[in-house]
Amino acid sequence: MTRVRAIELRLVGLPLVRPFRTSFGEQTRKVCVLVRVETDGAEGWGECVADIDPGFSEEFNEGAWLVIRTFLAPALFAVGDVEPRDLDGVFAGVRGNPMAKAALVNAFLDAWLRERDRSLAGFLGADKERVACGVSVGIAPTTEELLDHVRGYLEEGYRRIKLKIEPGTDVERVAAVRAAHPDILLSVDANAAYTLNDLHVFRALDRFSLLMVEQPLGHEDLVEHAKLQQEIRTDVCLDESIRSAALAASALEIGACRIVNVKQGRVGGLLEAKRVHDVARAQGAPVWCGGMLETGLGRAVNLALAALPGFTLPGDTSSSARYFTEDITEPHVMAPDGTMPVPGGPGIGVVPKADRLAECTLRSEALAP
Ligand code: OSB
Ligand code: MG
Repeated sequence: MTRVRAIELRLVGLPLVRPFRTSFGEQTRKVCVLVRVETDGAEGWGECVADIDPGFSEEFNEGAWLVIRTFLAPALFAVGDVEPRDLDGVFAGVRGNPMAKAALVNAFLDAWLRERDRSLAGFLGADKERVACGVSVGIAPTTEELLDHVRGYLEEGYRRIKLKIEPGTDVERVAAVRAAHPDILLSVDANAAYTLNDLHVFRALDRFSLLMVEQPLGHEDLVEHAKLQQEIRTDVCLDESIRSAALAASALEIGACRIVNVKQGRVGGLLEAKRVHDVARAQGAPVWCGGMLETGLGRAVNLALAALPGFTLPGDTSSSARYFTEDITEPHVMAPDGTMPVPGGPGIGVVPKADRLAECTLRSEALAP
């Protein structure tokens, strides 16, 4: 049993190496909430994947902070001694808010594992020591710049290129990248920017042997995704729509997708992410590990998850250098063969560098019982 004695919230900000543009907005800085829990025997870290604004999901940094401070942390303090399997029950009084929950669940798990000298990857049931890495490429100002970015990432060794797309430039950009690189694993991510009226776009994209088209339609449009999947050859992958293992099961059952992007933060943390993996595996659907431009703390968690047996496609688990000039942990570095080591030490296997953390901190608050 483990008891949480104190919790610290911290808002951090780091510049991105290049602006990241998607169909729902542009980011030049990573700003997120970090959670540190203290137990009797250890401390653990969790990173909240919410962003400054509620563009990707309803959650956002200031909201997550408030939900953790007002509801989740008090519930965890009140329950006293707990095991990881109890956490769903502890947080059951708070509906939704998976990103806020995930940050606390993951911080607790990190401390709990460190007390037992166990690694996260081992705890989850990982069967790999290295994982294959892909990279998510933001929408560039011009096709020439996009081709430059893609060429650079391929030279570094990335094993799958994912292009962010938006209405207007989609088919032309994909055609240009495919013409330059006929044989690479190539996918696209629309971040919910289309409707079924855009069927002609997806029919056109069908010509480019894409590995998948990620979240083409709205986040609540499961039935519409099933209709789209029936009309196109390319596999549909869902991201925003999958907020729990139950939704993953429903989506797969009705044919709304054939592939699932697992983001632990979007589904409420590592324990639920493992259940999404298990559901997809039972139905024979491949999964891969998505990302939310995490710092080295969140990336360590993603790497452990990506090492589970059902993760058969390269994830958005890129090198620290793809995001930041200086990460808040020791950098995660991809080898030239396009693989990255899964952290093996106790807990999530990494801790923040104290000086870098201090530099990046915008605000912090201590919470106690
Ligand atoms: O849709 O997968 C997405 C980043 C922020 C929000 C949503 C998404 C992304 C990415 C980048 O695609 C993944 C990463 O490299 O972390
Ligand atoms: Mg996505």
